[in-house]
Amino acid sequence: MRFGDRGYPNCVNASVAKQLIESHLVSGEMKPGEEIAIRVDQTLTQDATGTLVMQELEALDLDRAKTEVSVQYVDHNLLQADEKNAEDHAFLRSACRRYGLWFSKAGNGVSHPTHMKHFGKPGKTLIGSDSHTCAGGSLGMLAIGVGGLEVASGIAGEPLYLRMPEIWGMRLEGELPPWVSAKDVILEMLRRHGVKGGLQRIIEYHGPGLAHLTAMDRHVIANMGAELGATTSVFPADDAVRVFLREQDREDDFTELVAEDADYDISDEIDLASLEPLIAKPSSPGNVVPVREVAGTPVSQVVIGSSANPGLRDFAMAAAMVSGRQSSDAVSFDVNPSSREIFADLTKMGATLDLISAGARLHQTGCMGCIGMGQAPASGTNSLRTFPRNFPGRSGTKEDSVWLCSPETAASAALTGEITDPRDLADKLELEYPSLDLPERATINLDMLVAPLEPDEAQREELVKGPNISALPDFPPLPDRIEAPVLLKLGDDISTDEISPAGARALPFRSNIPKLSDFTFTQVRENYPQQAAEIKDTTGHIVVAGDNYGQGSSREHAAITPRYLGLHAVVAKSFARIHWQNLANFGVLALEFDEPGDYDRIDEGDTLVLDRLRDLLPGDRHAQIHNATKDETYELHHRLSERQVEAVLAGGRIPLLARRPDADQEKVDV
Ligand code: MIC
Repeated sequence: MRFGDRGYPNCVNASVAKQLIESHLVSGEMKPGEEIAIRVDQTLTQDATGTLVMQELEALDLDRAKTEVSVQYVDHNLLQADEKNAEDHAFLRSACRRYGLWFSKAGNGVSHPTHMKHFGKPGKTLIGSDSHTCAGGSLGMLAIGVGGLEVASGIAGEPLYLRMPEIWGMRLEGELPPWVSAKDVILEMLRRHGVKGGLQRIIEYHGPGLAHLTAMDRHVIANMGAELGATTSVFPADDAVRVFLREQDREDDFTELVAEDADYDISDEIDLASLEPLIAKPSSPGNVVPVREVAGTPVSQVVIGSSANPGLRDFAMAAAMVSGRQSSDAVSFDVNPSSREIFADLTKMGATLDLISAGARLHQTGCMGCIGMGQAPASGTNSLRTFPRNFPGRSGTKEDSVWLCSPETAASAALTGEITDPRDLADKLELEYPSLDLPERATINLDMLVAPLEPDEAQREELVKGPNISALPDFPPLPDRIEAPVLLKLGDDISTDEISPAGARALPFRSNIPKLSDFTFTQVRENYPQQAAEIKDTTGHIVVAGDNYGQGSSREHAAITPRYLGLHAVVAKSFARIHWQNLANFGVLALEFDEPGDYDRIDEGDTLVLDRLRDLLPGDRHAQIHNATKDETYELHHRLSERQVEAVLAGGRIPLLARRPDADQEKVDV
């Protein structure tokens, strides 16, 4: 049955994305650019962002989750070099028990594929405090990565507010040739459109080529839609989704959700048969070239895993390619199984033995090196990874050189010690493209997925907070006048990894804002935290940036820690969606140049003045900024809704949410 048959009149012949939005629309009009609000069915959080979400639930004084399903995963901060990560895990477990959330224990699996296996349902909405939540689009869900505060609000029963995106129909024709796989499809999208190509868009895949892509292949493609800046990616819920749910013993959760002759705001096409192995060069997922163009480049590390290539097929493919062979002695060949169940299936198939016999280093299930939690490569050497992103320094090594590719390309390099097109390796070794014999029924083991407590019991639970878990900072309202220096002038595409770094040193402080702030911007300016702290209580400061400021991860820490160090405003050519929302949530003014050329007129150290902010903001989308050093004035605008303006003026949304008139009511009606 389609949604149009269920009484949503505008859903007939609409794209899958519009059917999903209309069936969850709470307010607003589905016109591109307008603010809409949608009902939230499911949420996911992971440990690196989830500690803050749980602290936010506490600040909201939530009694119990109001969503259909909310799951907290522990998959990022897995190394336990000291007590901090383990204490965060204990805090998260206690918060799940207190607020009625599912808890996926450390080592159970990476959130996105695990959620897809156990909770994903066609036709539902899912928001997650992780930019790769969009992977859920593979099952015909509307799955959107957002900041932690949006997730906390969603858990508390609030709708998600977002600007209605354009729907970008991507027709897939043909079938992928041997040695080319789903990762090459999304790399082709990045090759064509770059890291800004999906901004303010939902990418909807359709067409005959879908018949040759499994639900897990679609996960690979949907996951890295985040790298294009897209709001999300959506696939129909068709037979491939039914097959996937049957493999997981959940066929009853299947609902068909398809679009026929849908109208798209933008239309485009990929002929799958024409694709070749591709690779993203350091240090942006948008730097994509054919593998043959860079063949022969020496490689010191190969890593297979992460939510970008999490399927059994991805590991089994690498295992089949290295079976009976040895990895190059120049290479550290690392494998991070994406879930315990996939690891079990891999083992039952004999593939684990193939991998370790070929010299693979098997790590625990989880994200691991993807966020720099271990697996840091040697400086200046090339690391090939099947991961989703390779922003500078994200691996934990400051001068890193990380490349992104498919499991086929990664396994080829593991064998040869240099970047190698898998088709050329196949010719040399007379290798057939492996035809994998995957089980019809996946291993299902729910023992490490702990169900929510009953309400009575939950109410008696206390939060378990180790000494590293700080209180959420209290930010004062926005001043009426800001006269502050430009402490940093940055270029285009600054990622949140450059604002609040990943890596095993910083991540244990994700639940401790004062400590984490010491790492802010250190990737671009070692002494930014000291410089900012010196003027925090006098003038505060401003950051000026180019296009797509804050691309990448959803970590709200990238808004909170600079705010903690006195950041009042960011003036940029443009912003990435999630970070822009996070800035508003934590009381930082995000302003855009009317004339991008004015960016060139400002220098680091200039004093900028923003006046009468309290009058200026509501309803008035224009602003001016005076450069007191150069005696020049620039025209700017903001795109904040009334709701966001209120939040920015108040010093962020937390004080507002805690004051909700219905906050007490919500406590009793659980
Ligand atoms: C990422 O891939 O960058 C992460 C790690 O999953 C982040 C979350 C985080 O910063 O913890 C994301 O994409 O949101």
